[in-house]
Amino acid sequence: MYPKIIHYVLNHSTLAMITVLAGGTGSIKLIRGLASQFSDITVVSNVADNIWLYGLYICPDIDTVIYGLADILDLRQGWGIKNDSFECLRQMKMLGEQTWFKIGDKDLAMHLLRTNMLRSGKRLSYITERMRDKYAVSSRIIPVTDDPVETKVLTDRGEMHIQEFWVKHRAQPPVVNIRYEGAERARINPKVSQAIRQSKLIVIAPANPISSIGPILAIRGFKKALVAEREKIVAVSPLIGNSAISGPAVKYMEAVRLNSSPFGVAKHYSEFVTKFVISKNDGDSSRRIVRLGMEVFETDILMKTSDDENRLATYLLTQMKAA
Ligand code: FO1
Repeated sequence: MYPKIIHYVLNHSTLAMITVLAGGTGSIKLIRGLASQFSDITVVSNVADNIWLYGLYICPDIDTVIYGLADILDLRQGWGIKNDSFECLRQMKMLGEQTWFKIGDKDLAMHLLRTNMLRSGKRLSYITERMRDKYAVSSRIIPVTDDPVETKVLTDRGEMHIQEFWVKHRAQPPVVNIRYEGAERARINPKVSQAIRQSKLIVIAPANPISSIGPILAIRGFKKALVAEREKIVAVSPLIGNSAISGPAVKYMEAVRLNSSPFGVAKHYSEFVTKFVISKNDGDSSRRIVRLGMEVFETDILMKTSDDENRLATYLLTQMKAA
């Protein structure tokens, strides 16, 4: 792996630092592709999926990125640690606890350590830095804020935390609205602001625009910071045609009355994105996106294998340097 990184540091020397705005399962593939070819990466992580459960603070998006870059992610599920066991969860169930959110025994170590550190007064960004160090991950991973932000989904059964909606209720209840509790009060992590200013390239991962990127954009001052750097921002579509590559993006987009298509995502980002990557199968929407003032790039954006991840990452690195 290291010779490859050195190779790209030399060949992509004009790209000093790449910042990726990311969620979890939809983002890690591109992050892994970029990190295998480029050494100087900062991942800005969504925190609004975080949840207090079983007395523990669980940060799914941060953990997916750490496990993905440490090469221990359960790739089949897209979250958790591969070959994990669930003995603790089984025991909790036996003791009458609700166990709809599945914490593996190895994964549990992360939540225990993080919760202990939080209880001793450490900030989430400090803890994330310690944990990525323990897992020997070289890319920086910064929670967008150290303040609490939670995505709340309003359904016909009432309002619930996004994990309750997605995992406990299996995304079944019709969605009426989505809001980001705490986003208005939350302060952007200063290191995130610095990364946005100093990066040569900012990539918006092919993540859910409402539940992964939405809470990041909702933090006071974040959009303004992006608008100032719009010339260096590229987004990769999380949709091919009218379908999400993974997860409930379409359901959430419809709930907030956003056109669920690559064009809809492009329009949603048009204030601060100048380059938009779509599937080569969506060439017919290219002209409409260009009319939003964006440069459009068409390629194969589906990432099923690590070769796909590397191919899309290489495409981005070469195209954006040339653009
Ligand atoms: N997703 C599920 O569908 N079911 C689960 O039981 C579950 C547990 C879980 C535990 C730790 C973790 O880091 C993620 C977990 N996820 C689970 C994934 C998570 O709900 C979402 O996919 C992310 O929040 C979306 O980015």
